[in-house]
Amino acid sequence: MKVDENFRCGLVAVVGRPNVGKSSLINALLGQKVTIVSDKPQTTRNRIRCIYSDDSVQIVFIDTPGIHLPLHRLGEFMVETARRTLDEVDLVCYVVEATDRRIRPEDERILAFLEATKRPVLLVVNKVDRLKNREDFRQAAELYQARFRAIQILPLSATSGTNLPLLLSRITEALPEGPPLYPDERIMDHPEIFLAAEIIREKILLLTREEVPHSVAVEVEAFQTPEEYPERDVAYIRAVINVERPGQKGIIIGKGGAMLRKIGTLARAGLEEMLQEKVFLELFVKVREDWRKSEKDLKRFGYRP
Ligand SMILES: Nc1nc2c(ncn2[C@@H]2O[C@H](COP(=O)(O)OP(=O)(O)OP(=O)(O)O)[C@@H](O)[C@H]2O)c(=O)[nH]1
Ligand SMILES: [Mg+2]
Repeated sequence: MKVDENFRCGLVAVVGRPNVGKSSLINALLGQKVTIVSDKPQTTRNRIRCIYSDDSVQIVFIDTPGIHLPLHRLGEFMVETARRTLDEVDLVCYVVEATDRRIRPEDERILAFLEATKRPVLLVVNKVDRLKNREDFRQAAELYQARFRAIQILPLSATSGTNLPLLLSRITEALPEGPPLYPDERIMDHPEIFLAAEIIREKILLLTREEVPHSVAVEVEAFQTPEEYPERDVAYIRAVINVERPGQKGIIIGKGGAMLRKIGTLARAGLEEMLQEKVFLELFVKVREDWRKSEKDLKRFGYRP
């Protein structure tokens, strides 16, 4: 990578309450899937560095769990993870929704965190595609503007692509000059095996309801690609879907195994897209009672501060 002396590089935390589109925004900016998305709140559970590079800038986005009012140890870990990220970055992208007409308790928490860290904040008013009149985003913007000073306010749509290039240039302007932190082909800090487990979890979020999506933790036990294991002609992935209750196990398996087959089909397609090769996927379902409350299980699944 040629690096000129005006090259900029920095860390950008993407924060907001659950489901506002933080992960969607990062995937859209990078032009590929690095972090999972779903219509269920509390999809993202870890902080994930997602790296955008071009000739003049490297932006290290940090996707964070949605800040909410936690009900169990996993939730506390998630909120703590997001809060701590604020202290490590050059800039914060605070994502809210264009349809917001009041400040919710979750956003009150975020506003308090932002005030405490004193980092520059860029307010992203996402989902403008949902407004009949796009100018109505100003109502949401004013609501938050009354509470803190943003260095910029940008209406945006992660799914329609509105204002994505503008956001990239606004972020670039706000970052310090300096050399890149990562080689330019690098797109995330976690290994592929992490994204593989996340992709399987994403399909379960898509296909299940209520408590089930939140009660799932996926562990990849084997991840063997033909490059590393020449005896294999396709990638071999074996994963365990952990749930909290026997009833949830029944739901994940489904009638005659129908649900597990559906999950497997979608997950395999997602994994093949990620790896760009054929995948043989084996899934197992296990009950681990109340794992979301167990410090030991949280550690085991990689949810540790
Ligand atoms: N209409 C519309 N929907 C969007 C937009 N951006 C994201 N979404 C949808 O909003 C939902 C949540 O998206 P995510 O990217 O998972 O949200 P998140 O903020 O990362 O959520 P957590 O990880 O749970 O904190 C998904 O159904 C997305 O498809 C947008 O610009 N317009
Ligand atoms: Mg997310």
